[in-house]
Amino acid sequence: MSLYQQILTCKTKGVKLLAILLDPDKLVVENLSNLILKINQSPATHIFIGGSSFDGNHLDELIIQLKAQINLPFLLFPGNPSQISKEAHGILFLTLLSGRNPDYLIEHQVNAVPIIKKTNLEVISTGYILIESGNETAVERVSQTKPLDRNNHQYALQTAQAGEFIGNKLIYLEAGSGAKLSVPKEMISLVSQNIKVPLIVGGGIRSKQEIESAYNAGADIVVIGTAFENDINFFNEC
Ligand code: 1GP
Repeated sequence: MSLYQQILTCKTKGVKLLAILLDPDKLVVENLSNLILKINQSPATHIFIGGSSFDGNHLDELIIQLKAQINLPFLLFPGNPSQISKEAHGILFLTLLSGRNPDYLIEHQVNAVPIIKKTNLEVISTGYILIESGNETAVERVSQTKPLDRNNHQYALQTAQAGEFIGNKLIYLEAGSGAKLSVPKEMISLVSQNIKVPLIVGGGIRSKQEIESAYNAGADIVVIGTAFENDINFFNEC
């Protein structure tokens, strides 16, 4: 079964998924064994790997090392085509639907094709929607795009539905890594109730309660990056 089919099956059964986002720029190679132990003790179901400014250096070696000891699907979450590794299992093929920068709407995607064609990566078309979060996040800075108004839930829904019409297989509501405010629950709820594809929610989620409340609002996959980076014991209580 493909990774995407597995996600769809979980959605159908109401099984919620949890992705740990690893930014290779922030990993301390000497501490990998502890990190791996903590990931294996956590409720994570997926590993997302990527970052806004990582240059892709040693990505293959890093994934090989992690994959050997972590039995979870590794999905690339690339900020640009240099972050593509044949060693992952799949790639979130992102389109920054909230922005109007052609580089992140189509240019990077076109440039990524010859690299992806040399791999066996499962490509999962993902509509990526950046939502205002009370601070400027790296995605906003690097993509030079403005996030959507966090109070305009209807426009976020319209954007997600446009992604679905274009053919996106996943919709990702993103407050941005290290966001001060996570995606509003009312927005998650409106979007999840009005799209058919699975919904990923991430950015600024820092507690077990917030994970639960994103699930309750309708998120199918919640992404945790900073909270785990800052406290390797974050999942101990989950
Ligand atoms: C960022 O949604 C992810 O792309 C995770 O965000 O680092 O704030 O958890 P955090």
